[in-house]
Amino acid sequence: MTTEAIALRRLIDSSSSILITTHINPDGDAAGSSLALYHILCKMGKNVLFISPNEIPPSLHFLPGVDEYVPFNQNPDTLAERLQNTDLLFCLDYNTLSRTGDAMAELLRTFAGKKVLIDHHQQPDTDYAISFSDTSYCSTCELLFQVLSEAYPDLKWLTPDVATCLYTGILTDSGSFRFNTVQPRTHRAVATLLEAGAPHTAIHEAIFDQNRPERFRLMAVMLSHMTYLSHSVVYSWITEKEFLQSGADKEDSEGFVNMGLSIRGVKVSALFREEEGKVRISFRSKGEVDVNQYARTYFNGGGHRNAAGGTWYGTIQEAVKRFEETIFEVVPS
Ligand SMILES: [Mn+2]
Repeated sequence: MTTEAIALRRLIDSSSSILITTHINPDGDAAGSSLALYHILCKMGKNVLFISPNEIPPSLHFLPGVDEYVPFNQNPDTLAERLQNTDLLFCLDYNTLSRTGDAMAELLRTFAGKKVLIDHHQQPDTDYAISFSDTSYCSTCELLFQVLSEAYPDLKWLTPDVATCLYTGILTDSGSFRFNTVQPRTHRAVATLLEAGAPHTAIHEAIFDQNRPERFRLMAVMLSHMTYLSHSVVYSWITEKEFLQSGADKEDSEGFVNMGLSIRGVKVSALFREEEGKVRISFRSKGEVDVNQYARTYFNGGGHRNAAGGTWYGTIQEAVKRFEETIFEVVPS
């Protein structure tokens, strides 16, 4: 067992009131890791609460325990009260408190107790009692599985519910086991999760076979705008008006940016979405092309090497122009 895992076990043993938090707009990895830990700590008899900055999306409502979390945006007072008597704060799947949103981050910054980070994003904050931060993991769920396996090697905590939550995060954050962050150990972890009762076929169906017709209406718009900057760079955009007309919601556009990347020869795909006077941009890349650094440099964003996001404070046309002028600095034309 690593010293950090021993330290974590001691910290959990000596804590009775534990709070779990994750990033805003929780995805499969954020919700999966938080709910998995929630189940485990509940079973240990801890007084545990999971507060998410906002709602877990309907596509993840199959996750066991999803009815028991508190969305901060609907109940801001719960967090303020809870922080008064929290022994231990878990920060899962985010690298800096601002990823919980302005209001929630402000409250979390007032917490003077012990914090534990479990995360796989770059450049994490450093003020944690224990920090499990490793960008070589495809998902926080896989890292959490590794940490727990070291801290509690008997695996008695690995119930079917926990296995379902962890499998979901690994599946979604690894692009169905295809990203280069997937390693042999990922599949070993998944094998253990299947042995523990993760219903993988049902999880795949629950995640991938839930499209609404509005998604395809919006997809048609996105495809009609698809533009090739070169044989290796493609982008598209969706205006706020088009978005509203399609009847789609935010979730419906998930994965659109990956479609560009599935075109033969394409190394970078970008999607520009107009949203409340700003432009949200998603970047995806293949191989060595680093869109994390690119998004940081030009679009007030960041993320991972092959998957990053950013924000442009202006019009879509300006954002696209900026993209056209700069993208060939990171991708060979
Ligand atoms: Mn993640």
